[in-house]
Amino acid sequence: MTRNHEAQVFDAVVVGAGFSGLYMLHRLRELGYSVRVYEAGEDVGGTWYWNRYPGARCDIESIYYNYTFSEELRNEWTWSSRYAEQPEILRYINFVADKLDLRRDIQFKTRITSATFNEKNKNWDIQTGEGNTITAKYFITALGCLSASNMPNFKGMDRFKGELYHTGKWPHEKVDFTGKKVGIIGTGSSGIQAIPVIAQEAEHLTVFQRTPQFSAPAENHSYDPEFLQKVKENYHEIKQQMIASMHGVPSFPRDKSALKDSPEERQRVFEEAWDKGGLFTLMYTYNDIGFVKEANDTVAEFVRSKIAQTVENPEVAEMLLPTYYYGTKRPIIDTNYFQTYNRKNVTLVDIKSDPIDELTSKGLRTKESEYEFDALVFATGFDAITGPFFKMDIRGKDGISLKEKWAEGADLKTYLGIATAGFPNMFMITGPQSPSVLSNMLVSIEQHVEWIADCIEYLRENNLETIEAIPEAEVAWSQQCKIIAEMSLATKTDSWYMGANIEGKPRGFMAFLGGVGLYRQICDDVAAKEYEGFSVT
Ligand code: N01
Repeated sequence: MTRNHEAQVFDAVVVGAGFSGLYMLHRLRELGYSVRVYEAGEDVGGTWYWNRYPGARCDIESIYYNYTFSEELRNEWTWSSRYAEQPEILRYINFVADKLDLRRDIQFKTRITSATFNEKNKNWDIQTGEGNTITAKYFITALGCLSASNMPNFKGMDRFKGELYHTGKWPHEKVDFTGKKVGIIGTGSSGIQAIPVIAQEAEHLTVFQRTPQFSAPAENHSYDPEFLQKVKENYHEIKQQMIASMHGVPSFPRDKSALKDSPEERQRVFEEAWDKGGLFTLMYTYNDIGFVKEANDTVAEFVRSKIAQTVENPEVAEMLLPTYYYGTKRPIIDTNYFQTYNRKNVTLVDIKSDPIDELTSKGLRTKESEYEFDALVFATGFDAITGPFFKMDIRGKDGISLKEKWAEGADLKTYLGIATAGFPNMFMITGPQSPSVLSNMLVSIEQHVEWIADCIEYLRENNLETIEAIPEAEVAWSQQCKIIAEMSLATKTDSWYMGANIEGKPRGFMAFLGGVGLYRQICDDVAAKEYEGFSVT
């Protein structure tokens, strides 16, 4: 294919300049392909470019939440603390973009609005918001799983005259809440990170909670240089553990049922995990917490008891007690979240019993009360996983629309979460039905990018023009994803994993729950069998 930027013809177009798009660009460029990345934002960073809300930080430990493909990058970067804050992660991404000279192949402030497979020349015709058309052999989505913000559609949304924010689209300049009355809607990971920080600044903070959440202490702390040195020296072994693991971090669930320990011993085990902090620490105390109701009840009860002990007002504590299965929504780790409800300037409103009716010019009205605010923060999450795809009109063979294929009641179907039948030469990095959001995203991203680059190389070496998932293979994969998910408790909870947070979205577990280690083996096996399950021409 011609390498001609003026004519806008590329071997590959990548949508998104977050962690996945940047590595895809680097990897393909190193192999000699012409690549153009299109990014709606003004700079690199993806999630970490948009989510600048107070308290935003990663819930995967910094030393594991970075690229591992380059020893040079690893050795030149030093993380400050166990859970890096958003500005530090964004600095890291910028450091990588500079070091690998990535920006010259990225067009910023450009949204891709449509991509259509051209059956005559087997290329993708890709359109930007400005109306420019680009042609590429490969269309690669690096959209992020949590990049389409979910803004509830309350009555009177445009009436509120105060400041209005969504955590996922936070302004670049500091938002100063000093002396202000602030309302926040939503108590997921974003809300739980933002609430303690906003409460320290605002005159008063009112939290509107629909579903109480399990959250455990992050136990964040600065890194000790000696520890970091050891990590650098042993990174090869650490990486091997990460890529063979369940969630992309170098630890594993203990091989014991929660029901095999005495209540006293379980309490000791949970206390130890609680003190240690971390995203998967409580989940990993026993091997059946995610699968057996009675085992799950033991940890859920433990966390509820911690909440009740922490929150001084018993009525408020009661409102904060979660009732779903522990870990069936993304686990949350926090710094002083439950303690924040002991502050005099924080009020909790249960909007399940007293729902929000409408926004007013001065605030909002629930069924029973009216509230006035200077600022209103929506921490209401995302149209996860499939949502970002639906912001574009993607059409494959015979004009088939991806949105129609996935969104209108039909079961979600992909092959390995990388490809979908009817859409030749389209690859999805951390797409639906891959481990993606259940894992350390960096491990999943690197594995997908490398697999896709190898696949493209295979096509070039064998003079092949197209690769496309076979319908039977994607039906089998989707079925397998469903069966594994249904073995767990994850499908018994309304969560964004299930599409339950978006009105009208078809319900179904949208990720592969078998773990990143097993998933990698399956993908490698498919490649070793000359892309079994794909048709190549
Ligand atoms: O979004 P969420 P998030 N009216 O969907 C509520 C990742 N992340 O941005 O639970 C009233 O979890 C909703 O209520 P309910 C992480 O993977 C990671 O917080 O649906 N309330 C819920 O309380 C995470 O899981 C980090 O009943 C409404 C909240 O808003 C994912 O992103 C940090 C509502 C939304 O919670 C999403 O987290 C932040 C409505 N109409 C995020 N609609 C890290 O630490 C929604 N809600 C890396």
